[in-house]
Parts: sequence; structure tokens; C-alpha cells
Amino acid sequence: MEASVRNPVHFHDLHPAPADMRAEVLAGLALPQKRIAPKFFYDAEGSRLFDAICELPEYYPTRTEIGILRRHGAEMASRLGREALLVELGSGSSLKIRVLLEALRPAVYMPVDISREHLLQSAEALAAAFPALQVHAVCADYSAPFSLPVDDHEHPRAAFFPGSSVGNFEPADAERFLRRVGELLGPDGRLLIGVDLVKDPALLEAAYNDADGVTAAFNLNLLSRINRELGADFQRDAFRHHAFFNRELSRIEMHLVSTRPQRVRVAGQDIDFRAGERIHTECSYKYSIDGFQSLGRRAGFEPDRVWTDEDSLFSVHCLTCSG
Ligand code: AVI
Repeated sequence: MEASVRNPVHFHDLHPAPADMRAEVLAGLALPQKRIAPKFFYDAEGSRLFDAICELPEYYPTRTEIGILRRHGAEMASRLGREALLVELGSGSSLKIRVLLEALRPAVYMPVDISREHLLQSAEALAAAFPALQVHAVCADYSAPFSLPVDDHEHPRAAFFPGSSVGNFEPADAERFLRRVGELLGPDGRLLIGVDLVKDPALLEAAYNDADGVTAAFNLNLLSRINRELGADFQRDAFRHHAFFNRELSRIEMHLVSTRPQRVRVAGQDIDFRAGERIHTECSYKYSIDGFQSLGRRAGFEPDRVWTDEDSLFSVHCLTCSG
């Protein structure tokens, strides 16, 4: 408390519109290929399970990306420039930025996240740990258009988007999203972004089918959430987790498979499932370095540098906004 008084967090609530979960879930379940958007994974239990996934031996992205940030932080800082206004998109618990802050020394750190409590707690902890850093926490849905709530043109702008969350967008949506990030940054703004790489399908599939079943629990938790929040009667044990690498589309797909014919009541409507019918719950696109750089170019960025680990599992790109 004392430390946060010494370095108070400036809080900007951009009042993200609550997702209309009922309408979106019902519309997705009415499609010939049933689907539910991955953003609905993240209730309190889903966020806890996702944190547990990040610690799994099979889930290489988190530890590999942190290794890259540790190893190349100084060089990343020289590309991004000191004294920047640094925006972190989907900052969560701000764990990864802590690895970079010593090297980056931004003037202003602006974490953006939709989860108000989580955002405030981690922003306050960070402000206490870095008393000279100005922290502006922004509660917003970073996947929808928004503008920075400060009128700061004195510092160069940079953005940090780790974790390969860009892979959870369809490529055309990723391009639209990056274009909007470019608008926030302006000409010459820098983007540091973590991107998971295409690799041996066995490694990829293991990362989404861990032996302890944490990813399965994360996927199935969606049904518990819908039961609780939309008054549905999904039976979790009548569905199973299924994740595989779709080579043609270069993406991991996660599905929930109905193990028998069944009728489920969701928000007052009957939804029928055949045995083996799936609900598609997530895509996680995997890129080559060239493939991601081309996507960046289409969105108005020029590739500046890219760092990988020695096994080429994961990449961190620095891109410059060409304005
Ligand atoms: C958040 N996102 C980058 C994760 C991924 O790998 O696509 C979500 C996840 N789904 C299953 N495991 C992790």
C-alpha cells in the first residue's frame, strides 16, 4: 500500500462492452460446424487453468519465450529505444514484461487488459517494484478498436504482445488487429511480438494434449461456464477434449466431441448433437518466420529483427510501423 502511494497507478477504464455471451454462444451452436469463441475460456477457473498450462512440461511456448526475452533483452531494448511509452496488450499478470523492464527502461508503461481486478493488482505490484516508472493501466478489450487514453507525443511508442496470442486470431483478423496496433503506435512505432513457430506436429500436439489433462480440463471448463452463466445442462462427461494439428491450415484446432447422441438445453433452446459431433473451440495458428513477416507487412509493418531459441520452437519479432 505504502509503495503504491509513492508511485500511484493511473487507471483508465474504457468500459469494454460486456460480450453478449448468450447471443454469441447460441449463434455459434446453430452453425453447421458448431463453434464457441476461445475468449469464453477465461472465467476465473479458465484463467487459473491457463496459468497451469503455462507451467506444463509439454507446453513449451511460455518458458521458451521467457528464455528468448532473457537472452536478448538488451538487444530488444536497443531496437525499441529507451524512454518509450510502452503499451502491453493483454498484459494479464505482467510477468513477461518484468523480464524486459530493467533493459527497456520505458518512461511510461501502459498495460491493457479486459480483466479489471487482475489488471489493477498486477499494475500496482509493478509500480511498487519500479518506483520511477509511470504506470497507466487501461481496462479495455484490446481486440476491439480503442485509442490510448493519454495525450503523450513526447515519448517514442512501442507495444509488447507476447505469448503468441496473435495465433488465436484467424489470419485476416490478425492482419486487421495489427493494423489497429499500427494506428496506436504511429509511424516508426515498434512492436515486439511473440509468435509460435511451425514445427514437428508431434511436439505441437503434445503441447495441447498434456498427460495430466490440464488442457482437456481448460477446454471442458467452457461447458461448466456455459452451464453456470447461461443456465445450460451440458454433461461434461458426455464430451471429450480433442486437439490436433491441421497441417493444411497450419493451426492447432481444439474441439469438444460429443461422445453420444444427446440433446442439451442452452439458454432456453434445445441443441442436438450426433455421436462424434464436435464444437470447435480454438485455433492456434503456427507461423514460419517469413509467413509472419509477410502478415506484418500486409498490416503496415516492416520487419526489423527476429529472435528465436536454439531449437527454433518460438520467435519474438521486432517490427516497425511504416505509417
Ligand atoms: C493464449 N493462447 C496463445 C494459447 C495457445 O497456445 O493458443 C491458449 C491455449 N490453448 C490451449 N493451450 C493454450
